[in-house]
Order: sequence, then structure tokens, then C-alpha cells
Amino acid sequence: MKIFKDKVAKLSFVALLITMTAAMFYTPTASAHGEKSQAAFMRMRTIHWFDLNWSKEEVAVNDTMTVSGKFFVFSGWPETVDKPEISFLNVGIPGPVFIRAGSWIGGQLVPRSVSLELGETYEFKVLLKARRPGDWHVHSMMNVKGGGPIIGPGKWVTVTGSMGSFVNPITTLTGETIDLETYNLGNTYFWHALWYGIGILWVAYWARKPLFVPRLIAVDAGKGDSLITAADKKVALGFAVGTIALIAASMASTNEKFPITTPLQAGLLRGMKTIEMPVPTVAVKV
Ligand SMILES: [Cu+2]
Repeated sequence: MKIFKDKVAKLSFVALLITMTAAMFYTPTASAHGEKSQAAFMRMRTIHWFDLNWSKEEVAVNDTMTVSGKFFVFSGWPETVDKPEISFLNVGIPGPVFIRAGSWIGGQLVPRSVSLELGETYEFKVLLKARRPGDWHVHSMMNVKGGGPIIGPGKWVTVTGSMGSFVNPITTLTGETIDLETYNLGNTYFWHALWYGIGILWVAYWARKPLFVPRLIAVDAGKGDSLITAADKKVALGFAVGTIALIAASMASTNEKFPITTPLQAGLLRGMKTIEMPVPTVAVKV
């Protein structure tokens, strides 16, 4: 009986290994456009995209392409979705495989949210710069506050080249040209590591002491006050003062290094230019 059990155990283990290996190597490719999985009322009663044009099917890293077309803001907008009073023209792509170099509604640059009117038709254009090689779905998309992302039709676009050669240069107010792709990355790593290290030290300090159950017993026994010693209070105070001092000092040095800044840009654009659609010449009898 024991031999039989051993055999079963061994075989089960082998089966488990085979399953795991198979699962690791099974990587199906997603080949469908997901907008059809949206609820019908989201897809058919919100933003109607039409006359869409993708300027390229294949684009090299650092080259640009446009997604343009028109959209009609459906007059029978569903009650359950917030009105598109605060909307943002976007694209539906799998992560930052392109960067959005600019977007326009009715010929006006829209780097921020816009207010759309029900029953109106608008023209749009999004300029994309290729960043990561691969085959990607590129969809038009409208983010509506209180409604979520409303995705439009998509098309496969192939990006060729290598991501290592991607650059994103901009000229700052002071006339300096920087590459946003790599700008000050060392600084980002430094601050992440520093705060992570401080956090670990803080947790490690308290984790040296009896945790959870012994603490609960002490609190239940009315000895909760004895858990935190005078030394603990000093250490905690040290952490608090140190943190504030570090923030104050780094803020002062940053302000000194970058005296010219602009306030964060936010706002809402109203009165976007609409287009008149030609009067329908086809009569449909329902
Ligand atoms: Cu898609």
C-alpha cells in the first residue's frame, strides 16, 4: 500500500511540474480589439467615432503618425454616465508604446480637458511618436470624468527599430534642451532608494521588538504604556525631525538650482469648435 501511495505522490508531482512548465510556455497572443467588450450603452450611446484615419501602418521609433477623424457626441447620452463636461482626448494603447506629442479638437490644441456638447460633431487629431517596437493596437479614446475611458475603433500599427534610440527632446523656458526620456533619472533613483532605505530602517527598528501577540497580551494586561520606552520616543522624534530637515534642505537646494518655474497647468477648455454635418439625403424608413 505504501509503495502505491509513493507512486501516486511521485506521479502527481511529475504531473504538477509538467502543468507548470506548459503554463510557463503558453503565451497566447491577444489579437482582438477589446472595445466590443464594452457595455452596449457605453459603446452606442456615448461617443460615436467615424471617418477615422491612421496615417501609417508601420512607423519607426522616433517617427510620428497621426490618428484623426470625427466624433459625434450622442444626443441620447445615457443617464448612468456623467455628461462629457470634463473630457480628455486620448488614445488607447498598451502602455507608453507611443508618446502623445499633441492632440487637437476642431483645430485647437487640447493639452488639457475640454467640455463637449451633446448632439455636436467634432473633428480631432492626435499626433503620436513611436517609442517601443512591436505590434500594437492603436485606438482613439475619450476619457470622460464620471464615465471612464470611452474607447473607439482600433487598428494594428507596427513600430520598428529599437527603444534604446528613442529620444524625447524639449526646450525649457530657459532655453536648455533636455531629453525627457532620460532627464535626471539618477536623481529619481537616488530619492527612491533614500526614502525606501529610511522606511526600511523605521520598520526594522520596531520589528526588533516583540510584535503582534506579545504586544496584544501586554495591552490586554494593562501594560500597553510599557511597550514604548523613552529611547523609542527619542528615536521616533529623531526620524521625524530628520525627515522634515531632509525635505526642507532638499527643497531649498532645488529652489536655488531652478529659480524659474511655471505653476502646474490645469484647466478646462470650453466652446470647442464643432462641425456641421451635411444634411442627410437618404431617407430611412423604420
Ligand atoms: Cu485594440
